[in-house]
Amino acid sequence: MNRTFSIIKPDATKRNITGSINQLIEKNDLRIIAQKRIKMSIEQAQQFYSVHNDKPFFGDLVDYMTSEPVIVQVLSGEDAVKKYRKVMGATNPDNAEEGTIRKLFALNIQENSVHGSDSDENAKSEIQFFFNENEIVG
Ligand code: IDP
Ligand code: MG
Repeated sequence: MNRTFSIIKPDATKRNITGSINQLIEKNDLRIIAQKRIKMSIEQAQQFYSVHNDKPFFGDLVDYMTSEPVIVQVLSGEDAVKKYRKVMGATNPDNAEEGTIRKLFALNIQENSVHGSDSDENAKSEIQFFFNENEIVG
């Protein structure tokens, strides 16, 4: 068992579909072992997405991520990072496989409903960015 970090993004909290997304997560044998609803600050969003700070979409991404509440989550499961990336689907919903969260729910390449870590190392640091270990109950 290992962990990954997930965010249910503003487009999804705004449309009140967090339960539908959690249902897909759980159906795919990932366990939600920590979860909280927060409003990200601009500073948090800039730091969280700092790897993209040279991209043309960075400013829009920060505005979007701070526009509405988000749900930050820790997921646990076998091969959790890889599994959740598969359950999420491709960044651009036009390219996402049938049945994935992004194919089912994403509005466009930016408002794509969920974030998931892309490596075990990033999962660890992203979890630490939002959670204390005593908030995670596996
Ligand atoms: P990922 O979320 O699938 O890992 P990344 O390339 O890490 O995708 O991009 C982070 C987030 O930035 C995406 O989920 C999406 O919200 C936004 N994003 C990525 N590429 C674009 C783009 O070309 N235009 C607008 N927003 C983008
Ligand atoms: Mg990414």
